[in-house]
Amino acid sequence: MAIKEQIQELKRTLDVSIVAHYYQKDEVFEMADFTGDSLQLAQWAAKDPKANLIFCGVGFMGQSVKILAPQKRLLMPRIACCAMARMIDVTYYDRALEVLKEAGIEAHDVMPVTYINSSAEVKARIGQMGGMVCTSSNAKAIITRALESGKKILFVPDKCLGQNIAREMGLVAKVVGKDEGLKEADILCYDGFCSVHQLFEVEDVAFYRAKYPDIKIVTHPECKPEVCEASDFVGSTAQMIAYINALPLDQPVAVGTEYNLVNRLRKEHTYVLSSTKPECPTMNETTLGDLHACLVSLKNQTYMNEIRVDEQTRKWAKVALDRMFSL
Ligand code: CIZ
Ligand code: SF4
Repeated sequence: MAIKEQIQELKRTLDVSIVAHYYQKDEVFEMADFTGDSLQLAQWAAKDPKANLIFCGVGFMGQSVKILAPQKRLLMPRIACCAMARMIDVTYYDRALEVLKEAGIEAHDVMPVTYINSSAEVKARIGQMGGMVCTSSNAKAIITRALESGKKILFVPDKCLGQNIAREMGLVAKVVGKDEGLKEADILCYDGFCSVHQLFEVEDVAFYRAKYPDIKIVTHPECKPEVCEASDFVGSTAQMIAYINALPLDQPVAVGTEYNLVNRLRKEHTYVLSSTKPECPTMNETTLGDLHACLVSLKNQTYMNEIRVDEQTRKWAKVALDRMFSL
């Protein structure tokens, strides 16, 4: 039996659902019961009645499901860690607070907000400090709410998302440990970034505009601020998909986000906004073979790569996530 059929067969006999992130390889993506961005996947999985879940994505996304649905057995074919999420842990977070203190900004003067791309431990720390989680689709609303505290926002770990939201809202963003004048900032950005979305340059925008004068440039807010500023549309994965699907079929579009997603959009008149293939290395680690091995481990009760989050961490990380959901 071919591996895809073996996977389908195992799925039929086990009490399990498979979910896959938009950035997964096509062959893995096709095996999933549900696909989406990290928030859609976590919300769907938390409601799914199956006792077991196999999550094809990166570590922080699997952890988010475990935080929301602790009763579920959660396995990942690969525990690949998002390079951006890995740029911050609790120690680095505390170091950023020290840099702020040296600049005359005390911890109680900031309201922390973490992009969903962070570990359960970082989310928990931020939950304990009164802060909350956001995604790229609700970052503006969350920051608006967080500013009601009258405090500066400490935004981790993606500086580009922080800078892009600040620009959209007419606020001042500064990068902690890099920029001068931190006291003037509304949003203090941690110095993290996504190396995949950093690939897109204003030169790429200029190249496509010169080649196709009526092209629409569509980018994710993890891209550099100057690239987003030069775009026709900036949005989360789900927002970009909706925007592109609403365009006339002959409208050329160049998209600045992960390759697997762009490649799955409409095929005609659609371009990747860079000469280098923007593949997320960690998302692309998961193979059909890994997915198969994961199902076999569920069948044999050896439970490969089971995701666990200790109860104290889970409790506080959930507080930070629930503050986002309450909006
Ligand atoms: O929410 C998602 O799906 C994210 C954060 C995508 C990404 O770039 O990691
Ligand atoms: Fe992380 Fe970037 Fe990959 Fe998303 S595309 S999972 S932010 S490294």
